[in-house]
Amino acid sequence: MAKAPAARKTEAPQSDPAPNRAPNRERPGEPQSYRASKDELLEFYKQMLLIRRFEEKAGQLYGLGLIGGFCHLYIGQEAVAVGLQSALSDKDSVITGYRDHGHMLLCGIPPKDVMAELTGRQAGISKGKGGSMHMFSVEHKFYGGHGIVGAQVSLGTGLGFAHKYRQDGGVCLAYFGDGASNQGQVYESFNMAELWKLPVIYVIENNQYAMGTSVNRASSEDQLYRRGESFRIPGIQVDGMDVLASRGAAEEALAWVRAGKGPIILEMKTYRYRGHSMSDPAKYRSREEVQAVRDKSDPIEHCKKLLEDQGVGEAELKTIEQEIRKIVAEAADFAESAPEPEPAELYTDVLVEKY
Ligand SMILES: Cc1ncc(C[n+]2csc(CCOP(=O)(O)OP(=O)(O)O)c2C)c(N)n1
Repeated sequence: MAKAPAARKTEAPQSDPAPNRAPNRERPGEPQSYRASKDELLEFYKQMLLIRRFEEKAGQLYGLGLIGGFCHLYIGQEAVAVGLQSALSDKDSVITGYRDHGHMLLCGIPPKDVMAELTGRQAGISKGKGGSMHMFSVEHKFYGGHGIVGAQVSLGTGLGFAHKYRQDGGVCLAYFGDGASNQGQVYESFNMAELWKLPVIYVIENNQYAMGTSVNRASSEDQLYRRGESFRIPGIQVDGMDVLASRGAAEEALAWVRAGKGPIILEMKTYRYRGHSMSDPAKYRSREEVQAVRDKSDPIEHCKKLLEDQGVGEAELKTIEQEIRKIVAEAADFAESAPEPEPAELYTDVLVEKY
């Protein structure tokens, strides 16, 4: 008969007499809320309002059948991209998923070019052949617009590699969602990015939901800023509903990456007001929940209050609103009246050669 294994002697764990709670490696500093001048704050307000009104108009055009296919709106999340991208230089690159209209506007792509892409016109930024999810402009250092969840993280890591290889001093801002943060390729990318100290800022736009699953239901570690820990990538959690907090975090992240310390993660806590895409029954959350966020944390209302505190009056705010509405209306008119691509365009921009 086989002998029962002898009970293993266990030693009592030694308690550390003086636990050292200091981090075992360098960490970025705690970001400070950005001290914006009045002009900067006005600019942030205008940019957020432009994105909001643009997206509302896109929603209307979709309802009228002028936009086909998928369309994901950025309403509620404006402070993230505005705060972060306001800190970029023209050497830096941006890549994101399919919820991309706002990021593009902030890269300097004219609203009418983005809207015309949504309506599938030749004058669109991707010649009307990409639509909402597949816009691209190398000229504006905007590298898409990607429909495969998480794919932009690997591509963004490649952009970081290119910045380093070319020594052009640029940094890649690679955005992805809380849902995407559970994709495998994200972690392969993290490993390489840290190993090679690539200049990438990974921005997790945690808007609390993937298509319809809340982050807490889908993620064993729902504090997403910690997701880089096992790769030695530091992370910072940021109030993504506050444009000044976003900008402050961008300053800290850019200082870290530009100093050659490798990638960094910013988890931006935010919220999307509208459905995941245009056909979302939204059974996974209540109207009251959405309304409560709108009432308490709206990024544009928050910025408006800061402006009022700085003495910006109602008349000036009204003028800004009118200016923005005009830009958006012109973009929509253009997008409705511009010609569609010629049928021959079906055969252009398609890879047919061997490579
Ligand atoms: C690889 C892959 N899996 C699944 C999908 C379907 N899908 C499209 S969007 C989405 C949710 C992603 O959520 P998140 O990353 O949080 O981004 P958000 O939509 O909230 O901006 C899913 C699962 C897809 N497009 N690609």
